[in-house]
Amino acid sequence: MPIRKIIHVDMDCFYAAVETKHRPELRGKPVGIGGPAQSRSVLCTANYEARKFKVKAAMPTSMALRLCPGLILIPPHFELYKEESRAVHEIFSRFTSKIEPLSLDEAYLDVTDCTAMSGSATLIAKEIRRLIQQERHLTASAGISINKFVAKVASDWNKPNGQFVVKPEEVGGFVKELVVEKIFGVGPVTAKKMHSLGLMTCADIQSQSLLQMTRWFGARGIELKNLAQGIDTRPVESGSERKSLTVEETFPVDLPGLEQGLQAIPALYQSWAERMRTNAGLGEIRGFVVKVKYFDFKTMTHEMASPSWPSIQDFKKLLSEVWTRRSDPIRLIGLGVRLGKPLNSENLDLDLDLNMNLNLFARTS
Ligand code: TTP
Ligand code: MG
Repeated sequence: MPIRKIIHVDMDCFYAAVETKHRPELRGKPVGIGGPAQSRSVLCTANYEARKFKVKAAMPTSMALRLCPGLILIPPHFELYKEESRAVHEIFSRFTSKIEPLSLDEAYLDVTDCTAMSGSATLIAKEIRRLIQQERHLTASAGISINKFVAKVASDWNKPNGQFVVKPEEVGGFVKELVVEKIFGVGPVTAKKMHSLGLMTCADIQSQSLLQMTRWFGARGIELKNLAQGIDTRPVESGSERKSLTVEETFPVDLPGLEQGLQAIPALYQSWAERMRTNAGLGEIRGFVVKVKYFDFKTMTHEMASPSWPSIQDFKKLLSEVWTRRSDPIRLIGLGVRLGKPLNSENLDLDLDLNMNLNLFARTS
């Protein structure tokens, strides 16, 4: 396979930037997007002026106002964000058709075969950012490298309004320094397990044998070791045939009862919600599912058809139902969703819902 050229583009403080663009009097002032403090809502995002006060996405509005009393609070206008997202997507499409949207404000582009800007991914990213600024009066940051994982991490390096290139020969050194939380698919559950095993950075994983990694993480150990070495072969996909997205956890000691099983759900849910957000081209939700593997390795699953984003409570209910069918020590719990037809770029509502639901989750946790 030739060396790929992957760009990850991420708009800067997206919702806040769109709002300030329409209201120039807000420029230079701290702005947060979200509902009022009395409604116990949380912020969708905040601009960089507000971030100086440690105000950030998913923070309760009341806390944000305590940190930054001058914070200007604006309710979200999703139609505006969708419109900008489409326009930015159209700019991407002038360079390549291999575009994988991750959410309204983020996408991967595969520009390996692109001939614009003499085929330089660095210059293509620069040009895309210039066009976004010129045509939409918004800024974006970009990461450029040989795969999705490294490009995504790199897009945060010179944020806001900057870009960062990790050349092929620099990939190994770049990933070494990263904390394990940066690895694609590593949510709080896996990160906690890694920490307990003394794995704090990708370098720590690099120094483990493949055998050790598979002992600790099963088949997933291979993928984790690869990523920790900067190896990521996932293609940039404009649509996905993914049929489900689930996460699972094998417990160090079997859980003796339903109560302990129910207690394990929130952390799994958070990990799953993260995977939903970081996965591209997701289909529509068709239903949700819980899987239980018992001490004797026998597995039972239970699922419910539903088009909407499941809650922690939904998964708890399914687990309780599995438990009524078989009440034995639990070795593993998995949870997730069944997915249907893929979204296309004109239908980004789900991504929007994902963000909103993450906020809901943040509120209830
Ligand atoms: P992000 O790209 O994570 O954040 P951002 O664009 O606001 O800021 P950054 O400059 O760091 O990229 O998310 C994009 C949009 O998604 C964000 O503007 C609002 C929305 N969002 C939520 O609604 N809830 C959340 O918890 C997060 C993280 C984002
Ligand atoms: Mg962003």
